[in-house]
Amino acid sequence: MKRLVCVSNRISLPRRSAPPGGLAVGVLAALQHTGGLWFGWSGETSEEPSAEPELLVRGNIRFATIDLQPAEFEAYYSGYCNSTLWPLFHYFPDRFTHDQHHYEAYHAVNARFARHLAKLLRDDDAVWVHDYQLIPLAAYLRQLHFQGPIGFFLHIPFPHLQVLRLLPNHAELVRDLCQYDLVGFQTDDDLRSFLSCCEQPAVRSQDGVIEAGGRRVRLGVYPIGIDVDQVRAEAAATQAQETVERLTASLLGRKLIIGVDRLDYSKGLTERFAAFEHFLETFPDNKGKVTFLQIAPLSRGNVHAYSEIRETLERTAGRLNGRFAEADWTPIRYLNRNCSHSTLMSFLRAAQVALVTPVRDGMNLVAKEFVAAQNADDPGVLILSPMAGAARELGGALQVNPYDKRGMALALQTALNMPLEDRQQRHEQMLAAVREHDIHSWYGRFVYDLSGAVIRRPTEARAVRQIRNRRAEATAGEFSFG
Ligand code: ADQ
Repeated sequence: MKRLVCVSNRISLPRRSAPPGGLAVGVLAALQHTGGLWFGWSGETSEEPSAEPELLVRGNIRFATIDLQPAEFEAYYSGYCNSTLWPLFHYFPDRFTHDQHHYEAYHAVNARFARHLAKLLRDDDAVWVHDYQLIPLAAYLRQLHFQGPIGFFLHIPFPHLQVLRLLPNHAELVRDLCQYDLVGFQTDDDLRSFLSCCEQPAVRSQDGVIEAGGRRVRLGVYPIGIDVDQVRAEAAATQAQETVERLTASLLGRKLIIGVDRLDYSKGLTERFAAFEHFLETFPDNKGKVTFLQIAPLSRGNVHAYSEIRETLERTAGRLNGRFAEADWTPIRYLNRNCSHSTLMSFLRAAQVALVTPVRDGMNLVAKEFVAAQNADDPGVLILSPMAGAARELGGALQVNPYDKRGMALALQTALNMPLEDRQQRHEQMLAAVREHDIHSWYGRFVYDLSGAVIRRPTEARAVRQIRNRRAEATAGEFSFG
């Protein structure tokens, strides 16, 4: 039996309200089903480096966290992760900065993560590392003689060599990735981009293995998904909640267009606001008849690019409302607030149209959540950017380039007037796709490829448990992992 050990920059501790983000939801889902250890940064900074990780046990998950020092937070997290890797991996070379001191801090924090983690590891562990903040972790764990399988999953896009090579240390980054046994990407495009960056034109054998940096590394595509039944249940159950009823009542029968994104320049929010303005100019009959609700919780506020986009959006929303609003109608409702996941799912269900138009996105779970949350008898329409990983699966969406203001305005007009039958057909296709690549398939396939362990889907696990109960056998756990 292997134990699953997940490592991510920041972990979602049960005693704190989790920050919105797809990564935390995915890791938690995997660990809830397999049990195991989750190691990462506590989200806190302290002057003294943590002597030992802080441990917390909840159910079958052990959480182990360390604090970052304020200077590390600045150089490693705000610096290298969010001002170097994030913009570059999302194809924003003009927003990218490089500072050797930040790069050294990135390595120092990865080395410290490895030293703390190594003390908690057992020989039979399978280690699953998440995202761009921790690319060098495997190399440090190998130096500390950890022999077990180590896998890495990249939640964001991987850039083509033409972009990655703007980074002075790009070859080291690729070499560090080759220290893993398994490297997973959201889409085939990301995998191909990674191959473009390997020193020799790397050849991928039929089972997905390449020879790189003197090692055999398995590469794979694992599109992340959602827990479809949970989202559907949340969306339906919270409809009667006061917040949701207040939203619906306040619309006074107007159609609702919704956007839900972390406030990030990669999510295409300025382009989206401009497109909405163009829509009201081009199709003025919609004035007073539609409301656009954009929920955008703040993130990374201490990075300049993020405070800049926040100001731009506030200005644009204010200007647009000033230009079009009537005494009894506000075209854009713009919120920077977090809300509970279930309330959010009900908001998605209440909307006739969702605008998911990032200029670049690894996957985008909101697109999948919108599909799952809809009422299949009268579903809404998804407008989706082809630059989101989710576009590979969601052929039933109206796909539109987020930079194309005219195309976006036309897509909105089409979506708001789409006949029921057409909406149902599109929704049916998308719901099937969202079910096929759901959260259980994501972690189940990755863990299997990493360690050969089979994780049964929850429904199967329930069936097995019922049989076991009938046989009056003691059940050690829901999942066989090993
Ligand atoms: P994110 O960039 O965070 O994730 P996304 O995939 O859309 O983007 O996930 C966001 C999650 O946070 C969704 O589950 C959403 O419901 C939730 N959320 C958003 N706003 C919220 C709010 N106001 N209150 C509560 N919850 C909120 C990164 C990558 C993506 C990739 C995911 C998962 O950037 O491309 O899809 O990881 O791999």
